[in-house]
Formats: sequence, structure tokens, C-alpha cells
Amino acid sequence: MLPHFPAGVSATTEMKLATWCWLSSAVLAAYSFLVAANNETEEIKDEPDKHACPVRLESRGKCGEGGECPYQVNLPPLTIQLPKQFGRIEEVFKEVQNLKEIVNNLKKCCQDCKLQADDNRDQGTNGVLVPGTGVSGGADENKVTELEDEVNKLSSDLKNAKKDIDVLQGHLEKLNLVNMNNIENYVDSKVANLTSVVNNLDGKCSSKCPSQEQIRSSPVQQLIYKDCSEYYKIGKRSSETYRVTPDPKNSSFEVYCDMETMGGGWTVLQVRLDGSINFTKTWQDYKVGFGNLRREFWLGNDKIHLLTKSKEMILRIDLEDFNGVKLYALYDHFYVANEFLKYRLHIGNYNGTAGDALRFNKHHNHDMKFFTTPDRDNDRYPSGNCGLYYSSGWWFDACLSANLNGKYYHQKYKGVHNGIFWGTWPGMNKAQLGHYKSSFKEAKMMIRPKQFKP
Ligand SMILES: [Ca+2]
Repeated sequence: MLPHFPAGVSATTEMKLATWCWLSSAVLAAYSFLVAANNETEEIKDEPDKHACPVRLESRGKCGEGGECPYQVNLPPLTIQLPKQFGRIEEVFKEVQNLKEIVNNLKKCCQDCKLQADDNRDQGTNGVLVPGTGVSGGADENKVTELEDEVNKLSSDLKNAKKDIDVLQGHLEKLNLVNMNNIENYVDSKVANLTSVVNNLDGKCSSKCPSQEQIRSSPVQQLIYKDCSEYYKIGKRSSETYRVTPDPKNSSFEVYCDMETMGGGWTVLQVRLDGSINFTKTWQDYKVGFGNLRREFWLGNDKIHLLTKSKEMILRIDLEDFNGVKLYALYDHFYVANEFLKYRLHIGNYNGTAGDALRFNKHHNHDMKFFTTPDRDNDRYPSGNCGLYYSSGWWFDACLSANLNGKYYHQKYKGVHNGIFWGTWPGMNKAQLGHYKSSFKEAKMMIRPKQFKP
């Protein structure tokens, strides 16, 4: 259907207009945006009832010399149907807008944070390094001064504490020097001094007291004998048991007296003969003594203490091996401390033929050692009980170069060296065929006053 034209237009003009209209319809879309943009085109009043074609050509007179014509084309408003996917553009716009707002909020937030951090940093800097220039001024300055004073005071206190610790350490080192050994040595030396004083008094008393003959004639005096030597002095020459009273404040007890060996007068402390008595005993057993005084026995540490306290004693040890070899060891001083001092051993100088096994070397020295039993560890071996290991009660070091209370073996034996042992015995330390260990047939320990003259 052809478009209609306004009245008063010629046929030629109508044909031209029809052509225009068709052309316009064909290229409308292509030029629409150009037409829309042409604001200078003179508008023709729209008359929809008379003009079906929306494109109108209007004459405004003859064409001018400059090539411009008075005709002008008036195009209708343009509507283009876009694909429905374009509907998403609005949503995308909205999303973009939202994202933009979020980004802006974040930016603002960051800026706020940065400003706050800068503020804090400024305040901190002022507070510590440049007192008085902070926002709060004098208050901060006072606070800082107080803190500085406090730190200085703490530092001073710390230095004083260190000095005190140094002084205490010095005291501690001095105290360490005054250790238990020194205390024990001191006590022992006092005991030895007292023993000496008592012995001197005893000597003086003896010189003023009635002669032995007078004593013998007095039945009351004859009831008290301190040891076997006193029985010897009154003429007893039979080796047997006698009752002695080494300390009148303590009760008397039976002892075995050897009235034959080297002049006699010996009070016997220990005998090993045949293994009839087990010497693996407790502290209490060794304290009170055990065995048979006429065969094998240990007299008892309390009794040995009293005997050695009453007079200065010498010690004699007699040994006989299974080859019939008989040797002896003599110590010119022998004292055993009381139970409180763990029956500590004190021996004097050695003399004899069996060797000084009680004082073998620096690391094996039984002198000044405490008594140890399988149930009472007083030895110097830190990792165990020598008494338990060697089945004996003895003045163990860590552990031994002598042990006369070891197990009684009737012949050579293997295993732990827990038999009767005297480390300086000839051939004792030689490696033996099949690692057999020697033992002793007989052993005996006995004491006599140092001043005794048979
Ligand atoms: Ca030990």
C-alpha cells in the first residue's frame, strides 16, 4: 500500500514522493539515528488521518543558489525491537552499580582505617619517643616518667638481687667445704681425743690403784675385767670364753680369749673356721653379734665399739688358705665408732706378712669407712649396696680390697667374688685358670690393748 501525500502536490511530485516513501521505508533503519540527530530539520505538523506515510516532504520555495533546496524530509520517530538478551543489560547495569557502591564503601573504609592507623601511630610516637608532644600532653608525660622510674627501680632491684645471689653462692661454696665428711671427721677426732684422755686417766688410776696381786686378793675388784688382756694379767692362760665389762655403764658380755697367739691376751672379734655360720646377716645381727663363740662368730659391733673405746687397741688378723699358708696383718690402732656413727672403722699403721689389704690404695681403702650390711647401705658405691652384692657386713669402700665376712667356700669358686677375701694375699689377684677364685680356710680378727706387755 502506497503512502498518502499532502494535497496540492503535483503528479510528478507524487511519483517522486512515492519513490521517497519506499526508499525511506527501505533505508529507514540505516539512517534513523542520523535523522534523529538532525535537530535543525523544520518540523511539519503531524496529521495522521490524512498522511499514512510517516515520511513527509515539504516545499519551502525554490532551490537557492547555494545548492540548498526548500524541501525537507520529516521522518517519524524510530522504534527498533532489540533481542530479548538486551534485557539483561539492565540487570548487568544494576549489578555493576551495586559493585561500584561496594567498591566505594570499601575504599572509604580503607581510608578510614588508614587515617585511624596514622592517628594511632602519631599518638604512640609522641607517647614514647617525644614526651609532651602528644595530644594528651602533660598527662602522657607524667605517665611515661612514672613508667621510666618504675623500670629504673626494677633494674636496680635486679642488680641488687644478683649481688645477693652472688653472696649466697659464696656462702654455699664455703658450706660445701664444711660437708658431712668434715663434720664426721671432727666428731671422730673428738671421740679419739676423749678415748686418749680416758686411757691416760686409766693409766694414772692403775699406778695409784692396788697392784694386781692386791686386786686378785679383792673379790669385788676381780669381778670387773675390761677385756681378755686383764684376764691374762691375772694369770688366765686358757683360750676360752670370759665375761668382760669394757664400760661399767654397760652390761658385761662373753668373749672368746686367745691366750696363746703372740703372747696371748687377745679378745677375739671374729672367727671363720668351717662355714657353719652364715655371715650374710642384717644390720641388727651385726650390731648384737651372732654365731658360736667357740666356733665361728661375729662378736657384735656394739661390743666391738665398747672394747675399742675403753682402751686404745691394736688389731691382729690371722689368715690361712687351703694350701696351709698362714699369714697375718697387724694394725697398731683399731677403733670402731658407735652405731650413731655407723660403726666407722679407724685403723693405724700396718705391719705383718699378709699385706695391708684394709688400706690397699686410694680407691680401695676401708679405713674411715662406715659399716654396711645387705640391708643398710653406708658404702661409697653410689649405684648399689656392696654388702648386698658381696653377701656380707663390712666397712665397704666402693667396694672392697678386703672382706673377711664374705661367704665361706670350701674350695676355689667361680662367679661373684663374694668369698672371704684379702686382696694383698700372694697370688690373690693373678688370673687363675678357668677364672677360679681363691678363698680361705681360716680367718680370725682379735684385739689387745696397745700398752699390753705379755
Ligand atoms: Ca651404696
